[in-house]
Amino acid sequence: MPLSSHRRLTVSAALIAALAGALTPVTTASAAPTASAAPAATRTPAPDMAGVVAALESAMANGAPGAMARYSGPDGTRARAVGVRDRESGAAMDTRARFRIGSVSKTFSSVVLLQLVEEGRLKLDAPVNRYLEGLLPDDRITVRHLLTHRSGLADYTDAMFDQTVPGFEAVRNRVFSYRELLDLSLAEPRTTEPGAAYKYSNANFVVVGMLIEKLTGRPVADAYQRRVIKPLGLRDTAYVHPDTRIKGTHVRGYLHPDEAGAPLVDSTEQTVSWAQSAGAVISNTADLNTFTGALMRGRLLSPATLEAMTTVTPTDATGTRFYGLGLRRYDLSCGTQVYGHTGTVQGFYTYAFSTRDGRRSLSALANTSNRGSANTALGGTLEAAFCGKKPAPASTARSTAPSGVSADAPLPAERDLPERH
Ligand code: REX
Repeated sequence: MPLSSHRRLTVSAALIAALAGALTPVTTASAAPTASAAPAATRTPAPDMAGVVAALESAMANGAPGAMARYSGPDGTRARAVGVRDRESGAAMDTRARFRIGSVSKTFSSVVLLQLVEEGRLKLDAPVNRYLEGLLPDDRITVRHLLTHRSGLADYTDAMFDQTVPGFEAVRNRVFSYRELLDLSLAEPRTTEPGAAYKYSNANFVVVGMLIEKLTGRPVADAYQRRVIKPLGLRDTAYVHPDTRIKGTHVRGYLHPDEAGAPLVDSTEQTVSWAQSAGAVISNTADLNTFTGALMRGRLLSPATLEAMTTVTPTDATGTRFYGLGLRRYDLSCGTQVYGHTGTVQGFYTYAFSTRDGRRSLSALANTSNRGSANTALGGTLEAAFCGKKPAPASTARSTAPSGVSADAPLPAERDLPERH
């Protein structure tokens, strides 16, 4: 990548972070692109698979009927499962089974859009309205603002799912057009000035889907298929909309109602039309590891584009959570940085992350949702897989955990984390 554009990225990332008003000494240092690009070259601890299982069991203790994780690294693949994938039949969780990956779909959408950028079909810093004339009420909203959740477009799902089960049942079989979803967002006030702050919104990736369809002249499903699924040979991955079923061996999803003690709702079948290019991909743990690993190894994007994608700013004040272009970065207690995404659709919590060199990947699934503690527990698989066995208590004082972050206490999962806006 030419130095000048690298500099531009560095400056713009710092500028955006400064505009977000979220700078602390810790986050400034961590947000630097050089930090994001540098793989932890030396120590690669063996995955602590007993720790992975303990995290899966903790997800179950917190209300998930089942959970599973798959680790892929230079020394091979290890998969673990606990509990059931189907409460009615009692079928055990199966590490090959398919499930709804929710917002991990955003990384698929981002890859497709960034490939179109590489082909000169659109520019990251151009206004969205250049390509979709008159679509957005503010010409200052750029393509990059969508991919970084800095457009200020309100997240229509907050109101939609304010009441969890009634909200879900109202849309379970509905088919929305992109325009209808965007209108739900535009009916609400914008949350920030364009570019001013990170504010997670599904509306951003609805517009990304609209851009993909406008520029390719084809449904987004074709773009995922041609540009990601086929080249990587992801045989258990598909964009499914509006069909409500999950084909083949799959996990059934169970949604927790808001009311304590109310029975779980089987939420497996749904159109996911409320999410589409923000969340309607189905996959399994093997394909997700192939996807995040291949992405990080540069099989889908050029080095310069990958550098832009992994250039991050903080999403909160923890100093450990960041967002790039349709991609999260989590900084783990051992200092290892992992890139990927989390996902939540009714009945399914997903994590899919890889190290920056793409050599180690972990994906995990719990078949429940609306139960933050289960999601947080599932996130413990990342620490166990990428950081290995925790040192004995006597040596934890020398832990490399970022200041203020305990290596033992898992951070709350994304949806439950108070993000700084
Ligand atoms: C919608 C509500 C969650 C789910 C959502 N999902 O925005 C997107 C996603 C596609 O995956 N985002 C996550 C429901 C956060 C991510 O990026 O990791 N919650 C549930 C409620 C709450 O209904 N009242 O938990 O199933």
